Amino acid sequence: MNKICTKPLDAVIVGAGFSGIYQLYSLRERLGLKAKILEAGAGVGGTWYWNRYPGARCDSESHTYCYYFNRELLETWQWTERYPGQQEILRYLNFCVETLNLRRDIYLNERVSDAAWDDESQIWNINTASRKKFTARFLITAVGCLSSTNKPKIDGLPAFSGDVYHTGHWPHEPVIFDKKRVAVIGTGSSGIQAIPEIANQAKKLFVLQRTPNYSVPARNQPLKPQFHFEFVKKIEFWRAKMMESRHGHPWVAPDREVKKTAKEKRLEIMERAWLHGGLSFRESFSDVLVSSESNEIMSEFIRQKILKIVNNLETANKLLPKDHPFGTKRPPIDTNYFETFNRENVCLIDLKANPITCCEENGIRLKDDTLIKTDVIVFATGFDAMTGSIEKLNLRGKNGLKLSDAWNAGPKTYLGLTISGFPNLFTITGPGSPSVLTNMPRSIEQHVEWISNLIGHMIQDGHAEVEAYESAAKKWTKHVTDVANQTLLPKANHSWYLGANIPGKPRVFMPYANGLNNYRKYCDDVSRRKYRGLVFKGSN
Ligand code: NA7
Repeated sequence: MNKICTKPLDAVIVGAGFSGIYQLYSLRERLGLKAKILEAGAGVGGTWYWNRYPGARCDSESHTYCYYFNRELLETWQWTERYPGQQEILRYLNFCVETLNLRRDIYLNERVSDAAWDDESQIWNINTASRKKFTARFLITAVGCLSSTNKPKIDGLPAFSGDVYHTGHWPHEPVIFDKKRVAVIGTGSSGIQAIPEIANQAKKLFVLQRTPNYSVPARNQPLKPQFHFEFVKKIEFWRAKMMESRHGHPWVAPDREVKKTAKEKRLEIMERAWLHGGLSFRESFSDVLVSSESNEIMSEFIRQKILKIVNNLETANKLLPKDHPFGTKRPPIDTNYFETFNRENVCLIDLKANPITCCEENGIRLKDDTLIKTDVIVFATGFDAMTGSIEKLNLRGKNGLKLSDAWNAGPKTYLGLTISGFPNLFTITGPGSPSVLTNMPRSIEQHVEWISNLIGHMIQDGHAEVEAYESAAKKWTKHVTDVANQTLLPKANHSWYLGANIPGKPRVFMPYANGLNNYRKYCDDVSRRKYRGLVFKGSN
């Protein structure tokens, strides 16, 4: 018989990453609610618990990729590198859980298998894979945008006798590539980070590339202890910078257009930004994501860099990204990615010219009949982004409505945070929110605070139920599409922003591209106007 584990809770939060940890703290410490996190992993960390492939590192700078809601956390934790590595982020999140005393309310190894809204009792019934049952008034998904892995179906893969890994679901034991032949499939951010690291260890590395990608040097470096002392003195400065920006990073693109800047001058600006490294390269002009002409100038600048870095002209040409404008797919930042193709032990395979036909016992067979003999296959093939991990929760709303049916033509949300037909459900960094277009902790803090304020409002006014009006969700979803269409963002083929990397997934541009600063104002306006677009029902 199934075990009913707890008395009814005020809230169940799914996932113990950045979002879930802060949501738990916020509900427990600010509103005094009884809340628990259900986490599928054996530890906290979310995305950073699973993505532990060699070279896994954040592309936001350390002092910005952390919680800002608590001064003690900011003052105590000292980052060691310009960009935090996966292990350091995991240590940081464990430190936060300990400092905030949250561990007792986090249930690990509990994967939510399904959850259904009960119209009569106005609660969520939540089941886990280990056959435990929970009931809660509010259900909050904190499952991350990039958690449901995409592993393409390749004929014959089960017959392959070597080891198979996915970057998004990496083993916890060390993986040794020493003296091995390794094939990496995929050259998105994960592949671009893992390839130089694996090349350092493997006897032979085959990089199987479908679409060449832009990448900008990260210029990672150790941080001196002095950095932390200076940072602490300027916490409010950094906070303000991030709040005013579109991406939640501490820089705002200056008001200058690439195409209207004299050639010499714009080259000088791009060279300086390239040397500085990181995502701010994209922000060195204001029109990179809106003007095709300007974007092409910047794209060509990167192509010229690739041609200079990679010694073999044939290889360099294969690496040149031409099928999408720079920045329309999430732009990777790297450490020695293009340089890696100058190594003797690295071989680039162009899958567009010569696609994979199948796997065999000893490797991967290509269309021209070449067999890539390999001991290991690493899939760096990304995720069913933004909707995959929410849909895997098998949610059923009012009258048994399945989320997969409500979203069969693409995700429909109000503000990315609520779904019509699914009362008392909140989706942190859900589709329709700025999420993946931003520095995540900044979006997450805004979401958690908005959700907590709404729950606080319901408690104060005695509302039992809240739900988005269908019309509000429709209008918001159209607005998300309209805003994206004013940019170049929907122009990338296979982009996971569009769901286009997953066969059969509806092509809908999912993140909100109007900037976190504008989104925040919109959400504040909604709450100021007595939560316009939401309907409250029932009394407690
Ligand atoms: P991405 O960015 O989705 O990259 C996946 C890569 O895998 C990309 O190069 C794809 O090529 C390639 N891919 C996907 N399916 C296939 C098949 N069937 N055959 C060959 N190649 C394939 O995922 P990442 O994990 O690198 O990054 C995701 C985010 O994580 C990233 O943006 C950061 O935010 C962190 P394609 O371009 O589709 O032709």
